[in-house]
Formats: sequence, C-alpha cells, structure tokens
Amino acid sequence: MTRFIHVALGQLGPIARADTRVQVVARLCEMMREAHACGAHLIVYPELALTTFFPRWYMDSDGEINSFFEREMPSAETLPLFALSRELGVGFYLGYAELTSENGRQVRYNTSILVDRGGTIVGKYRKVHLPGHYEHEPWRRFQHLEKRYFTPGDRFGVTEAFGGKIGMAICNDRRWAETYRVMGLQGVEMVLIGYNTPVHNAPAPAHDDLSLFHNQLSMQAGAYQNGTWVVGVAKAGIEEGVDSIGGSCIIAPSGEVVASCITKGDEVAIARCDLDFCALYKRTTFNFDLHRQPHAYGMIVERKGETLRADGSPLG
Ligand code: ING
Repeated sequence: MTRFIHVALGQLGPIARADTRVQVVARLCEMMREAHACGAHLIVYPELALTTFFPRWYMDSDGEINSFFEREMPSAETLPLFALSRELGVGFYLGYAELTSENGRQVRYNTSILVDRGGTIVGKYRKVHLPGHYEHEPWRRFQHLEKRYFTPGDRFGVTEAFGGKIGMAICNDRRWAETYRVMGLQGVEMVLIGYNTPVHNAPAPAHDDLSLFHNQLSMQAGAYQNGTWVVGVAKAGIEEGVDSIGGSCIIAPSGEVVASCITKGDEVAIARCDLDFCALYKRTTFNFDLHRQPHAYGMIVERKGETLRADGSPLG
C-alpha cells in the first residue's frame, strides 16, 4: 500500500512588527482552509511564523525581546489554528519563538512543532544552527541577532507521523549537510523546513544574487544524498524594509522540485508525496549499509577550535 502525504506549502508574505498574533493566525487559518480545499493532509509554515523576523533589530530590554516569544503552545491566540486543524483533519508544521524555563532560568529557543491531523502536537524541534551574531554590529544594513536571542538546540530527531518518518529543521540548518545526514541515518523520509532568508547577506554581499540558488541547492542536495523528501517554506517579501527570498518548494528524493510558490506573499502550493519513492534511493545509490564507509570518516570529536579523534589524539 503506497504511503502518500498531500503536502501544502504555506508560504507567508511579510509580517509587520505591529501585526498582532490574532491577525497572523487568521492568515495561517486562511491558508489551511485553502490547503484543505486542495486535498492537503499537512501544511508547512515558515520559521518564526507568528511575528516579524525580530532578530533584525538590536534590543536589550528583556520585556521588549520577550514580547516576540510564546510562553505556551497552544496559546490563546494560536488555539484557533489547532481547532481548525482538528476540524479539517489537516496537520501543520509551525515555527515560533519559544520562551521556557530550565532549572529556574528563562531560556529562549527558535522552535518548531509538528501537529498531526487531529490537532495534537507530535513533535518539537529547537533550531541547532544559529546564524548571525551576538553584539550590535552597526556596519550592517540590518542586524541578524539570532545568537543573541536564542539558545541552540542540541539534537535532530525523526518523528513517526503522517504514515512515515518526518524530520524537522529550521532555516540555517538546511545549509549544513549534517542536518540531513543525522536524520538520514535515522531513516528520515520527509524533512520539513521553514525559513526567513534576507536576499542581502551582510558578511558576503557577493552572494546576494545567488540567495535563491543557494536556498534550493542546499535542499536539493540534502534530499538526494539522503533519499528523502524536503519541504522548504519561506516568510518572503519586503518585511520592515528587508527583502527576504521566497522560493518555497517541495523536493523529491530524486532532488527534483515537484512544487513551488511563485510569489513573495501568502501562497499555497501542493504536491502529492509518495513516501515509498524514498526507497528508490535508500535501497540503491544511498544504501548506507552497503555503500557508506564510516571507518574512513573517523570518529571525530569536535570541540570549539580543535578537532580530535575519539581517543583524544590529534588528527594527522
Ligand atoms: N536566515 C538565513 C539562512 O540561513 C543566512 C541566514 C542567510 C545565512 C544567507 C547565510 C546566508 O537562511 C536564518 N534565519 O537562518
């Protein structure tokens, strides 16, 4: 019996700083209804989908920073999205800023959740790769202070849901081969990714013209090299003066793009994803048990600034 997931891209256009959670949730619900009308089982929303991309501003007041974070999920404002999910039988993947406490200390994560077709949270992920910087850097046209506002997550996981093995990642994670391989080694069949990616990358402006190409290249490589579907969804358009790429797309285990958004606003596009298609790659070209050679990769223990072998001996 083939295992199809009808997946919808739930691309968001800009969210203004003044937009309320209620206004944004209404947009998310509207797209879920449209996805349902197209027969979707799952809709994938961007990273930090409830607010504007606030790491573009330097803030040092706890109160102001925390105004962009959710203390509980579902919250009163997001409950309508969970209710609609249950009513329509459409699951969703949602990125948001999470404020929690650990050992009596407040901790902030760049988080995403996977919600099944009954409106129940079945997976949660905290972004591992935090790009940008920690201190205010006035030379930039805009800041990218994810290292200031978030703590890195410490693992990639694969959740059994929607009839298969679903992986979760967020934005910058998609640029790192490790993200896909760690989940590939767990048999992942579909990786869900939301992103906010400015066209302009201050440390490397020469790359700006390639921002859409690098977006798609990263996800196509991850899909093909691990025999998995990859779904990438943007918060796009000119948001508080910063232009962010669109390029939301669904990529098959072959690396082929099977669906994509064509605007930089709120847009739904859908594809019928056969999870059994993964086997055409996992059992052949990327049969890890048959072809990978871990003995040659070295069990490398990496500490900041130095790379050692597992027994602590230096490389070389
Ligand atoms: N945004 C960007 C991303 O990785 C970035 C940051 C842009 C890094 C361009 C490198 C090049 O897509 C987030 N939120 O990670």
